[in-house]
Amino acid sequence: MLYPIMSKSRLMIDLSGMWAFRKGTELVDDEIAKVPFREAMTMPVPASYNDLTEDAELKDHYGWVYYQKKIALPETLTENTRVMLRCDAVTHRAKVYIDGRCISEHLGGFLPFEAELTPFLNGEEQLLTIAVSNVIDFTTLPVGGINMSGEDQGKKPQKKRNLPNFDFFNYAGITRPVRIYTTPKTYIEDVTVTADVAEETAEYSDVKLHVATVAAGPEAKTVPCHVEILDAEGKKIAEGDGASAEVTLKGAKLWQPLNAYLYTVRVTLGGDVYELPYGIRTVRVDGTRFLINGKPFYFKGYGKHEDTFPNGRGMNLPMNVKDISLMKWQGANSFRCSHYPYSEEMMRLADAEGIVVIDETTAVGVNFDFGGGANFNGKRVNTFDPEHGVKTFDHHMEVIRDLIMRDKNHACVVMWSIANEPDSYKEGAYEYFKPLYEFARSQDPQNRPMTLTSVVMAGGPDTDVSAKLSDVICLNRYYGWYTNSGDLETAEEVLREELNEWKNLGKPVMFTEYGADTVMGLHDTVPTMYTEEYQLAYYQTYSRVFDEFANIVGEQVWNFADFATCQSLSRIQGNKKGIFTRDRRPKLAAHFLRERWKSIPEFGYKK
Ligand code: BDP
Repeated sequence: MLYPIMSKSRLMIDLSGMWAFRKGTELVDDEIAKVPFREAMTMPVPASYNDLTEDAELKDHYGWVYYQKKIALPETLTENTRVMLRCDAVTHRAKVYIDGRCISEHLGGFLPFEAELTPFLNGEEQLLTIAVSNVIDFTTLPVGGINMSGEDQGKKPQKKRNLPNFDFFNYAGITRPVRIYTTPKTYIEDVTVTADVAEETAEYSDVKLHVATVAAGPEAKTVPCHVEILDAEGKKIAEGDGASAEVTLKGAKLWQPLNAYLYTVRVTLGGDVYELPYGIRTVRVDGTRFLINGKPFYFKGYGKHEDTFPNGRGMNLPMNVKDISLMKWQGANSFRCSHYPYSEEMMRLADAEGIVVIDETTAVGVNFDFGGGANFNGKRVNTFDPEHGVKTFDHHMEVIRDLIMRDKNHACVVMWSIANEPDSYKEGAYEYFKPLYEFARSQDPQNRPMTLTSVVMAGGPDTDVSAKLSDVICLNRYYGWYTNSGDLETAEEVLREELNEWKNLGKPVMFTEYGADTVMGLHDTVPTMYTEEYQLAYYQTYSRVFDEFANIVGEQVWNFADFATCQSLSRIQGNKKGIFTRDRRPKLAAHFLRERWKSIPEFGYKK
């Protein structure tokens, strides 16, 4: 799905701002959308609603809430205008109404959806209502459990609430922009750009760009399509014709990690014009090396979250800029969109800043081995049990399809992550994941490597299905924290032992998580858990071991910053594994990582 832009042919109206807001119940009530709210609260869009009031009930609400806004479109729009409503992310389920009539429904809280408004517009002021549900269960991604009642365990029945089977607060609401945009009736529905690079290791290379345009609307079959390529200064350097246009660029500048260069692909289809920023680079796996532009790349950086105060998961542009700035200050070159697709604004920023991204689906919690939420009143069930296991497969397919559809043209995206820490060693895991990998591979026009991030319980190459399915082995490991707690000496040995097992697989291995909770300001002369000294010693230990292995192609620390979680004994007002605090002040280890990463080149670190 194309990112909404303004152009000669496209008008865009951003509906960000204050909306009327009402709390609902577990069941959706369509009647609410029929009349303007009375006695409503006011809520900003985009933002998660949970931390914006002092109401504990709203913070931990279970079920639907309603957002409402009056809209009116200028009379100057012509008969030839198609009017679209686009929601970038509504967490997790949405129903959209115009004057009380439901025009669209969507499941999944981190990917965009749109609905055509044209047939419902009447030239007057109209009522737009968006109902939003935060309910997560065994059918949704991310996965949750529902605490229906404690009766089975001899406890008093409890109020229904979400039990996230994942370690981040279940923020909800309209978390990214809602926009109205227009196109002509015959319009550009999609653009896919791929590049044949003649000399991938050079700074400049001859490149053949293939620009495939999907036209839609009444004249889609007959309308002419013209493609222009503009350089970073906006100068036209090449052009071509047709819905499947080949354009040759002489000496094109390649997009490089931390050294971005973006062209603009301008498509004109009849009366519609769309512009797409596009970075040219290659990516592939070769033996145990991860190649970007034909050169062995080393990932330095983070697993992140979209998590700030008090926005929750609400888009926070200033913080996105700050985060990239902090990463660059440290010499980091990459992050993973853990554990859901990030805003399109963040992806565009990463493109522009040369930050390398591992793009992840919302599949977190596909693992009943975690205590958390996915329990059946205490009974253990296999995650992939056909009867009682997760019912996420079809939705997982949809998420993969929509994620790749949204992000396929981004230069920053070098790998897709199909899931975070699933039960990748249990009976049924291979049967669940194999078709998802195959489907993902069939969807990506750039044939990027695929992975999933592996939990320690999945074991080594003999048990973890990732060994068979993934192009890169991504490990999440917490030796010295959840296991060998406080004992970094043993942790170091265990880590080394495990890496010796992966060494023979012949695939690149990288760390997508490793970390230790650290409360800013806690200090000790001897590294003790939760102190800044312990976090520092932890990262020194892991770094030492990583440097012994030629097949390790990267290190992404868990986490960039402290973040909100639901309450538990092991969480002190959230997860404290950040290298930065939630308000982005550096802990001791930030300086160590800075020194280390500044001395590691983007390319050729491992020979
Ligand atoms: C991993 C999860 C991540 C958690 C982290 C932790 O992938 O979401 O936050 O552990 O425990 O299991 O800090």
